[in-house]
Amino acid sequence: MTDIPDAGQITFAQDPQSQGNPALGWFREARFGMFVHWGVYAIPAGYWNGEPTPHMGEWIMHDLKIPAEEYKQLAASFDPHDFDAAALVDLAVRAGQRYLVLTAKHHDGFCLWDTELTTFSSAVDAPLGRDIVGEISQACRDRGIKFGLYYSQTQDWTHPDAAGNDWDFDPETQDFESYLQGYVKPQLTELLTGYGEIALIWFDTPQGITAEQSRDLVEHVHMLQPYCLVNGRVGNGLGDYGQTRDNEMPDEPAGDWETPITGNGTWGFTDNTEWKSAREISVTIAKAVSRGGNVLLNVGPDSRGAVPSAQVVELETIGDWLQRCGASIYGTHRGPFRALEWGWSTASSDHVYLLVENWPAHGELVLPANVSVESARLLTDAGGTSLEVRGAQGGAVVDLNGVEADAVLSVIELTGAREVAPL
Ligand code: JFZ
Repeated sequence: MTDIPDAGQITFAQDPQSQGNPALGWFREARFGMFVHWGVYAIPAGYWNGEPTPHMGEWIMHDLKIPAEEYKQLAASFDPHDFDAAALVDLAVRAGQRYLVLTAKHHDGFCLWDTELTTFSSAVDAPLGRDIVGEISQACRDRGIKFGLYYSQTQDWTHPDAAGNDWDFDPETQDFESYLQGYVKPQLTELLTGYGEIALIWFDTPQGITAEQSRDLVEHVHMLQPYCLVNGRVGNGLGDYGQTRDNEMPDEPAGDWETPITGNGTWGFTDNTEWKSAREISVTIAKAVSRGGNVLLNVGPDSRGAVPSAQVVELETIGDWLQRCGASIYGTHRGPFRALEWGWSTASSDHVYLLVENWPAHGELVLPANVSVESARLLTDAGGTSLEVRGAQGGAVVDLNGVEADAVLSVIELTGAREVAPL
């Protein structure tokens, strides 16, 4: 039912020295965020002169080898004048997301802010003439959710000295270091000095960047905002937190990490309508938090800036579930019970939470053999129905007879759960 493979790994490592970083406090608390992939690729939306792109929407320029000068003309059609940053952030809040990460610059080089370094932006070349980074950062501040920025540091298909575009530019004669020093760092300076507190910078596809160059970027970010986190995709094992591949679930990861997941099969908007269900996403959140990680769920607004309504429904359903069951997610950490047949466990300082993916048909939820429990209650209903626990001394059973499973994912809160004897 879920297409997110288990037994993945942390591909982009957390720098072990970062684990004590106090800025990770909010990250561990938040657990669930909104990724926003938005740019001029939302206009072709997966088709170029009627030809479909074989891959994700935001990769259309690369995959169809569209010449940079031709692709850049798209900016002249970028005019989502009804875009409402407050409405987008309100959707994140309703979905129960505690941080938002916006693609300030993706691999195509289009910038969503008023940058001095190129006119290829929502503020200058686009008739829209607006600073989207500014608008969304303000809306996040207004609603009290953390704001971070995605920035493609290695690939920039419209910059002659960056990586990724070998159909317009000759890799042999490129000067990547001059692009890093003369373009990437000045742009990061704009982003980290012009928009208040930036919670994190989300770098991507490090590819051939050297350890020295990755370190230079980390230091640049931290020099400008010491509490701004840097994700593992800065490359060379230097992230403040680790990251899996896209849509992947690591097995038993150490440290702090995040898995970025699509809402359908693409990051940038296309006509793909294969939405992951609220249940599927809540199971992914449960798994990630039970292993100490966060989930960053993508939305790809269309060329008018709207999130497809079918996805809005799923997001609102997740938000309703988190209203009922958020105690098992926000601020919790790895659960004590592993390899459960029926689901996942998380823990706070006071409680253990059982997130029951497979509701037992026989009405009995069997806990691991060496566990005793004082009491159990269902988080699913407003009253928090208490559940009977039998055989508390070793091999406890929570009685679920007559109890209805949650429409999304059932959560049981245990009080006084402890190991009575090592297995
Ligand atoms: C990257 C981007 O290329 C993509 O457009 C999107 O922004 C996504 C969030 O990140 O895609 C990747 C990056 C890393 C892997 C796969 C896709 N990986 O390590 O398998």
